[in-house]
Amino acid sequence: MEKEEKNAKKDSKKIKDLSASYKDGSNKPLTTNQGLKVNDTNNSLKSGERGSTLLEDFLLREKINNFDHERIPERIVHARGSAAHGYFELYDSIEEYTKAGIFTDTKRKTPVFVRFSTVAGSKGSPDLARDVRGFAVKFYTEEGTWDLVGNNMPIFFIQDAMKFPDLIHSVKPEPNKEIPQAASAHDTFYDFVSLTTETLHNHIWAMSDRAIPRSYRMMEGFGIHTFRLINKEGKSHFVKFHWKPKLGVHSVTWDEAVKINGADSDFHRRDLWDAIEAGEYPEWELGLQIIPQEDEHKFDFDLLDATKLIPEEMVPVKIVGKMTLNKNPENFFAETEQVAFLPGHIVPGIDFSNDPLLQGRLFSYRDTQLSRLGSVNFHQIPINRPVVNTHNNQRDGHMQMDIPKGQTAYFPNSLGGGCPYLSKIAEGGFDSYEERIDAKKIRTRSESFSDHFSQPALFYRSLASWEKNHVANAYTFELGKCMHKHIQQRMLWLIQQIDEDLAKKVSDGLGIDIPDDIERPINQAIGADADVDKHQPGPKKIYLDSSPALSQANTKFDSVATRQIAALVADGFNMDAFKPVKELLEKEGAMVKLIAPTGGTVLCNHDTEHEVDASIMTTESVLYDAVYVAGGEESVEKLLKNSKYIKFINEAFKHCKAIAADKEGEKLIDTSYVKEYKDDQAVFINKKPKAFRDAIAKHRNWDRMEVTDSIPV
Ligand code: HDD
Repeated sequence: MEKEEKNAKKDSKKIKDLSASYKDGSNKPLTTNQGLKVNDTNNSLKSGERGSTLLEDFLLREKINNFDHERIPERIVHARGSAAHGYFELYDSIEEYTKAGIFTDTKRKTPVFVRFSTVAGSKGSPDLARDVRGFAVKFYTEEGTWDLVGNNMPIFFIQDAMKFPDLIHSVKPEPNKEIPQAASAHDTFYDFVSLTTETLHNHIWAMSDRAIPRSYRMMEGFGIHTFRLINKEGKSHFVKFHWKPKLGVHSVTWDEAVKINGADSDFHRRDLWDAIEAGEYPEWELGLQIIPQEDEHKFDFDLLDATKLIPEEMVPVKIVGKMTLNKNPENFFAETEQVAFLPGHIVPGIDFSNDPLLQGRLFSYRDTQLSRLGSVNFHQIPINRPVVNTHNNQRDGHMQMDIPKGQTAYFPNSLGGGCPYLSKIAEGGFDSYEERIDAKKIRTRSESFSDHFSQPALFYRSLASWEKNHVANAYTFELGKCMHKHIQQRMLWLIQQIDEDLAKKVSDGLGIDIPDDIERPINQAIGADADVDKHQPGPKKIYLDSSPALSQANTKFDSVATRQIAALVADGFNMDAFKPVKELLEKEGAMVKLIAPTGGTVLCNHDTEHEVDASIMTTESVLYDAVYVAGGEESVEKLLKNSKYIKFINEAFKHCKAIAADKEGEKLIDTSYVKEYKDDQAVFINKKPKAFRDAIAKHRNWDRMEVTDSIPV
């Protein structure tokens, strides 16, 4: 895409709105907050050169005072995150289902701000924690702001918002010792999970590769809850929202994740930032699963139960539009930290369902912003303000930024001409869906929510064998970190209810037998007076053998765009063979990085200097998708002197990545474990660049997993 065209796209209505708040200090004098020009910001005002500091020093006080109050409370969950601006475009109107302008007007380019996050860790925790990822989208629509606050997994851990504090307290660091950080592998989490069987579905997803994505740009997103779409006639359809990444869904291995956290704990944050700066804009298509209102009870599970997904094979995902992220924030705090997402922000044409998890969220998010951002006026912060005008009689509060005019702040009024006036529904006024309700007021859980094993089992059955191995390893690792045997046993028994083979593998790994039975009640997520038997998880059902859409083996493998390729080079490397590889990969958007023994420049065999991207001392194999060892006698001799290159190749091999070498480069390969596996499908010695390219597009050679355990790196 031409640069000019790209820049034009960044000029959305929201970016124009935000630019009114941008502050640029270049070529400007330093001033106080009051605009007073300052001529010394290095020394405080003192009584003599060596005397005490004077209280009078308002410059010192303003500077220190501001600094003392720079921090705000981090988000109670999803504290660690990164965000970007972009836009959403609709392919075709779906007015038969909804009257929402964003879904009916194909000419619109709706600005969005999207924040990705981990859930459990603090603000400074590493990106590659095994965790669910938040996927929160703020649409600045012409009818007001719509927030779709989702995750990268299509289901949630619990069914009722009442359980959220328990879930989060169990996964967060344990309260007595504040350990572990950003990790679910500890006793309190598994104590809770094993006593709350509704968690098992989301939990098995968290044990899968979905919990360690290669990039935010390579994750799916889900609205999770069943929502409603409402058309002009007021007719309702149920809907589930899906984001499908154009680059496919890809993950790293657990061994890699652990090492990435050490090598670059900002790996996902940096990846998102760099891709956007490079003009490789991340894209997702938006898909809808639409369910006619009449079909509400047609499924083997309850549509209001957020621990269930609707398999795509049962209700296809209808692709309706595309989201592109094309601009990084100007300021992390002002935008990414202060953005406030509220599931309660909806627009006409979209409405809630009675999902009890969603209903509770409608309270929590507004409430949390008050302690996090400090004022009911958080909607006036530039990143949060809608692109349409707002007028109402809400007034005052901390940090009021608007100056409401006029004598009246109440409705109805005649002194203010009846303004701001009410809109008719036909003129865009919001109207809640009129649902008939005839029920007892009751504190309970519907029996239709009590199937806790069928969908985790469906998920596991749908995975490829390498994915299944990853899941088994993850359970074994996590439970291996639990100190209490009864918790490990309770989990083993529950895993057995999901899948016998899986339980066997985990039991073998732990060295603990699966108990014949466990002490009841296993599902304690019910009240003391409830009928315990009625609320035990129901028997496992098989309504679908497998759902291919759930496996990453069936994602897209067509592109090498944005893939990071490490080229191992030293002075004298063979540019003639390297050039076509580099050109082919870069033409398709891959990023080929020269990794040399030192920083600065490196000479090729034509004595031309090339900028080094990273010295071997500052980088690690786990930060790349593939490795190319350049040929050239002199170069390879130099590489052979540093054992880190051998480790680099061994790790790439262990992590199932594509490896290529040109002529003398084979000598370096021969010092690594790859020597034994030269016939591997993703190892290329003196082969055509195209074959290397295709292997990179395939992400990993997962078949190699059979031998990777024997690679001791
Ligand atoms: Fe939540 C933040 C996603 C259930 C209470 N949640 C938060 C964020 C995401 C989600 C992506 C970060 C938003 C951002 O980037 O600022 N949460 C979910 C999903 C859920 C879910 C997909 C289930 C389907 N959440 C949930 C429940 C509750 C909360 C049931 C409380 C009853 N969530 C919060 C919160 C947070 C939050 C405490 C912390 C920071 C914030 O809201 O703004 O209110």
